Amino acid sequence: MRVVITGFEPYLEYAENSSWEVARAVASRDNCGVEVVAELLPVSFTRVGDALRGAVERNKADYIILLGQSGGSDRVKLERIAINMMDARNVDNDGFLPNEQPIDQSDSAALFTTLPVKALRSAIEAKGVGVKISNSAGLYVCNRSYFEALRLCREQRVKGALFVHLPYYEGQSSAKPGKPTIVLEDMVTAIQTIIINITTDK
Ligand code: PCA
Repeated sequence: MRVVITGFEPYLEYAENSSWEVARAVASRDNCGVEVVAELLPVSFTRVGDALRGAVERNKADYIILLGQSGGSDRVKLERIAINMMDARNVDNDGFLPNEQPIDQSDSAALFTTLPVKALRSAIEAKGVGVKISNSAGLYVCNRSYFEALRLCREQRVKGALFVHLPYYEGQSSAKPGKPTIVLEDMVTAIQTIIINITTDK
């Protein structure tokens, strides 16, 4: 079994991105025999789709776990849905600012993960890590990448994909003051729990 775990590069005022710190930490651990490869994605609406496809092909991935930073959140969020729209208040790393435009006019309005988010939530809760299910990954680059991942599932290039939004980690110097943080190790535990669950169920 091979899992590609993606994290995002720095963007806006965030010199570190918790998603990449967690992705590379998980890939460096023993994950019960599952091969886990971390891949860095660009914070770019136009480039992220091809970057993800390339990472999946290069690694012959069975599953994709995508991580993104959701600054201000106090827990791990399992995203259920990707929406066919791009909109932003802030430019991406290419200086692009989409205004309510579809990712692909000819595709569905939304795509849903086929992975069991409720069972995964329970498994993470059982490890004592704060977690919830979210029904919107926003309309920024994270949502754009998730839409591509769920298309890869539909094309049966991978068996499943899940996007997980993460808070700032404790000690992250670019975290906004006064916002919640959680220890990096708890996020690593949550992601390892997802990996073990999805690869042993099937
Ligand atoms: N979070 C942003 C994009 C990159 C990241 O880590 C988002 O939630 O869309």
